[in-house]
Amino acid sequence: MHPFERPSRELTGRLRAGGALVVLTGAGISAESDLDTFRGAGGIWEGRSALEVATPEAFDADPLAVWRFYARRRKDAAAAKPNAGHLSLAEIEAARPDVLVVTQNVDGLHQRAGTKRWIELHGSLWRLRCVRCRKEWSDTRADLGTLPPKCACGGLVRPGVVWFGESLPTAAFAAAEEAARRASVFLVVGTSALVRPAADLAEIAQASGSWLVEVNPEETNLSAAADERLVGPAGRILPRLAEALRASAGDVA
Ligand code: BJW
Ligand code: ZN
Repeated sequence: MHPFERPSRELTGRLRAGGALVVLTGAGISAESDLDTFRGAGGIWEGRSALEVATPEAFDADPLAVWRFYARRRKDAAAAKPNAGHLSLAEIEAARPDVLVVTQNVDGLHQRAGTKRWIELHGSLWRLRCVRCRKEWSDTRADLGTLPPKCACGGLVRPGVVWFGESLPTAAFAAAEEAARRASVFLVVGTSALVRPAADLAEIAQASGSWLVEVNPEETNLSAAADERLVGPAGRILPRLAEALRASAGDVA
């Protein structure tokens, strides 16, 4: 399988025939919005790996340090704008039925780009949860004031995201798995595909007959198994996919 930059006939043909499209996204799709990836050069926070800070152990040991990291992420995400990658997915969804974005990202940029059908597998920066009374709520303020935030009950508040060793939201994962089984095309964009069970969705989809396409400038864990690789930044590749579908929609009309 040779890597290209343009979508194949198989890919556009399946979508043109009305097949369901499921898109699994990771931090790479937000890289062109200037948000750091985890495993890239920017994934360092105060000298530690972001992956080590984003853990229940780190939060138990030093909630304030972990909150400083998330306060910064909230500020960056609030200042960021959806890029051509996010916008192209929203455009594709607007033009055809049966598109679902399943994201590992917590930044909310798909929603801001106009994507209507989405699943957040790893929670959201904009959700907060009390560790004592378990109450959960939304808070989209860029600045949360004094850190760490406290609940009305006096309990410590944590970010509503999924850390290593924690379960993914059950209903959300079940819906993503069901969609993966039904997908005619399963597009994996900007993820190293190292984190499970999110990465397993690609294998589940392919085993159920999906055409597995990877969009990434680098090789990943998934590249060898992919049916097609579109090699380049999402902000360049996804507009080409949207354009190819626009062109094929014109053919049908
Ligand atoms: C571009 C680009 C451009 C750059 N365009 N692309 C051993 C074996 C198997 C499993 C396990 C194991 N040990 C532990 C586990 C389970 C663990 C796991 O998967 N570990 C592996 C790492 C080994 N998983 C879990 O713990 C999960 N829960 C779970 O399994 O529950 C059941 C359970 C319960 C109890 C005990 C055990 C199991 C939970 C995983 C939660 C992950 N959480 C994080 C933090 C979220 C909050 C936050 O954002 O702060 O999620 S970690 C981090 O990784 C984040 C991301 O969503 C996730 C994935 O990262 P992503 O998106 O792939 O980013 P990168 O940086 O890795 O990759 C970026 C990619 O973009 C690269 O490929 C670039 O090339 C590319 N790129 N520019 C396109 N312009
Ligand atoms: Zn509380």
